[in-house]
Amino acid sequence: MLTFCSPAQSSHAPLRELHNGGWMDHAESPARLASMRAALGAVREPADHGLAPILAVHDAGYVAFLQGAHDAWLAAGREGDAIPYAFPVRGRRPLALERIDARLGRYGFDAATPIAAGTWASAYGAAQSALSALDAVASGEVRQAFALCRPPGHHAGADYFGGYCYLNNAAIAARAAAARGLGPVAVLDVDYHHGNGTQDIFHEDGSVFFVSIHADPVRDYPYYWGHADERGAGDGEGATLNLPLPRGTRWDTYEGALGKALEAIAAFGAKTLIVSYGADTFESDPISHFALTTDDMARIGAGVATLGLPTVTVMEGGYDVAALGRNVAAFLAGLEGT
Ligand code: Q9C
Ligand code: ZN
Repeated sequence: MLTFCSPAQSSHAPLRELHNGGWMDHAESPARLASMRAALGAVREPADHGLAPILAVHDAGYVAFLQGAHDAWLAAGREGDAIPYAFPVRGRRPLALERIDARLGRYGFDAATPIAAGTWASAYGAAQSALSALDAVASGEVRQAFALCRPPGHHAGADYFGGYCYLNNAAIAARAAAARGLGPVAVLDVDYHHGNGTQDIFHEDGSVFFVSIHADPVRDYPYYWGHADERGAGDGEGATLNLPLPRGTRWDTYEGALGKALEAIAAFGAKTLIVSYGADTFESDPISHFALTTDDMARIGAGVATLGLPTVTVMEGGYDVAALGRNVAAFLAGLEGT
């Protein structure tokens, strides 16, 4: 599988995250990338598409904030990673506050997503990998390509970061595909967690169909999105499909949801597919609670391949570092039919 990855994507190295009331080593570590690189072999460096395709998804003020946040943190006399801790909840006025803590809370939605020295460079590199994977498919060079994105993207919205995500790589690729006339576009999200950022970005956009199979947010992060009655709005009404599943889900349950998702994508008439792939559905993932095996990863890939669509896969989560490389390789082998 033609795979894109930028060396800049290793520079993001958040130290720790607030998890269930205590500090733990950050799950989204550079070691994840090393595990995947070791299993996948040669990668191609992405071309630089600049900021324009990022700004087609993300708010300009938010992007400027991300670029300067860690410098502002250091300028305020702080050390280590910038982490938000105070949030303007529902109904607060939009205030143009200067203090770094206020800006962190304005743009962040959790305390698990630090902004470290290398965060912007890595997030930018990951977005470029997604765009180059799209180029390779759009030009006809290949039918399928893989963007080995890190940090991941699907929890990031137009003007917010969270869930280890800063720039929404899948949404950036999907919008670029639509802009190139490759639509209708579908985004299939198979990460353990609901892709709330992607859902929000396309919520009122009927030209991109978003379908997600994920842990029921009644019990699992990100809680406030991903419930089955969220179906899009306005022009996008009906172009969002959420398929929440219970903790403990194995292939026998997962298979039915995947079938529904694929049927809906075909019925939508998608011409290009973006897959947000997370390996955190794996049975021994340290922060997740499904029970899929490495063979099941290949089954997901093979299922997606039955659509027969030009496909860009974008990497999302997956935190069992020792198993991550082989899980991703299994998914991609299933997708390629090998
Ligand atoms: N105590 C991705 O897989 N932490 N992000 C949940 C629960 C956030 C995962 C904390 C998990 C985000 C891309
Ligand atoms: Zn996840």
